[in-house]
Amino acid sequence: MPDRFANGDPTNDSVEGMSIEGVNREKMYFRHGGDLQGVIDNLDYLKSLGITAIWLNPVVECDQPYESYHGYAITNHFLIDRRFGSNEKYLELVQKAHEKGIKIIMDIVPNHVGDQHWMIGDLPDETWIHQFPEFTRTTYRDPTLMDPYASEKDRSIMSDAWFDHHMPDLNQKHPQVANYLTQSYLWWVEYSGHDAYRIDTYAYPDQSYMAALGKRLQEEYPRLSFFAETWVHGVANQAQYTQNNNLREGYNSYCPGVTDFQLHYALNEALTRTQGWSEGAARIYYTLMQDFLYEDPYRNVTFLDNHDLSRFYSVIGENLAKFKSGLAFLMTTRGIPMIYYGTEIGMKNFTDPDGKVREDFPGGWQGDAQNKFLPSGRSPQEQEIFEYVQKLALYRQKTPALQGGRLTQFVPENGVYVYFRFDSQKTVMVVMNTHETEALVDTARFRERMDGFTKGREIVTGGVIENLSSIRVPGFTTWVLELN
Ligand SMILES: [Ca+2]
Ligand SMILES: [Ca+2]
Repeated sequence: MPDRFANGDPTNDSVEGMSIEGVNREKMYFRHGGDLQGVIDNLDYLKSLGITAIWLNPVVECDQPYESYHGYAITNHFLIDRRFGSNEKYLELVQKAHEKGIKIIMDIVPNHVGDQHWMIGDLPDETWIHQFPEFTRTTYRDPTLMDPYASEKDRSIMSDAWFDHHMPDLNQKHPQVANYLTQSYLWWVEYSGHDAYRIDTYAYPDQSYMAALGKRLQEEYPRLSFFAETWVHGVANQAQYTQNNNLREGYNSYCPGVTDFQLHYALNEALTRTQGWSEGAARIYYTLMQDFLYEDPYRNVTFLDNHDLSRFYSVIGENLAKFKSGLAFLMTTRGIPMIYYGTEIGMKNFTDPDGKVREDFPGGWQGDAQNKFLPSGRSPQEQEIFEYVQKLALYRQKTPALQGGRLTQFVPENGVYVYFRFDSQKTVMVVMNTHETEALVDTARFRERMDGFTKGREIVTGGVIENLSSIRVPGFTTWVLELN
């Protein structure tokens, strides 16, 4: 959320002629002044935390009179918003990030534009957008897209009605609209050399166009990554947005991965509900076992929270042990882990409303009372959380078994979920105790993955377990053990 991370250039806070001039940090939905320079200035901070890629919410122009700070109502596809910097500044960000081994992910929004976009003020053709006699909102019901029993009415309202007021819905079936969008995405890769796209509201544009876009991106830039935001409910419908899954006859999305909301729901449940047959910790198991639906589930982006969700620390009741458990799971299960800014210092709040989970990162503004970019500005607990994230992230970076290694999971018992990540070099055993009391875990049933190992080193605390036959795990705690 670049407007809320760090204000590296106060001279761009007010740009003459834009709908919103100036900043007001007292107002949740006004602009606060964060910018690309603020990200550039803190690349070393992010690198020290163990970050290897940065996903920025949209930074192209969003010259809307209300709530323009989040960037999702684009008004110019080819121009970086001047409150964030310039096209040249974006290029500089990509280059400086690359020098530090960090990738940049651009957020794109093929479904809609802001109503202040030039094309809306002077439509080339009435059919460039979906128009209704009065404002009509999408139902957000993505199952209608693949439901064999869906009505045409439900399907068309889901796809063609507007995501929100001030966000006209683009008609990607129109060849010139499709061409315009595709060219803008190709142009940015060519211009800046960034590494990946995150595709916003993926279920809402015409799905034939999304498939054509995916195919085109892969043809033009085989090394470009991209993943779809799929805020949906159900593994099967989430999986059908990914490529080569053979779930829908005659349809291939050419989309390598998705944001794994299903695993997010499962983890939340594991840490907030007692295990049942398929509930609590078992829900993680039942979610991951459905990975057979994907061509490659390792391309899914996993997360604890994001800019649209209540912050994880609040969701699990500000329980530090559970918070660490969630982080340990995120950094060791399959997929590409995404950490929302501020998680590393335990920022909290619920989405009531969503502006509350988009607060300024303390220290990003000159004169801030506290500077949490520096250890001296953090409370002891914030420092503890920062170091916990850092240890896991840096360990993951140097441990291929956690990146592309295989996963073996065991059916949870008594709230204890055990899995292994392993390759020919290393085996990492993760023991997650979701129960509030200490567990003494008999490891006999995990032998098939523990043969030849006698000791385990917990990678965060550094503690060594000398005898692996049983493992003692405190309540709500997850041990990440490298086996030796
Ligand atoms: Ca600024
Ligand atoms: Ca649409």
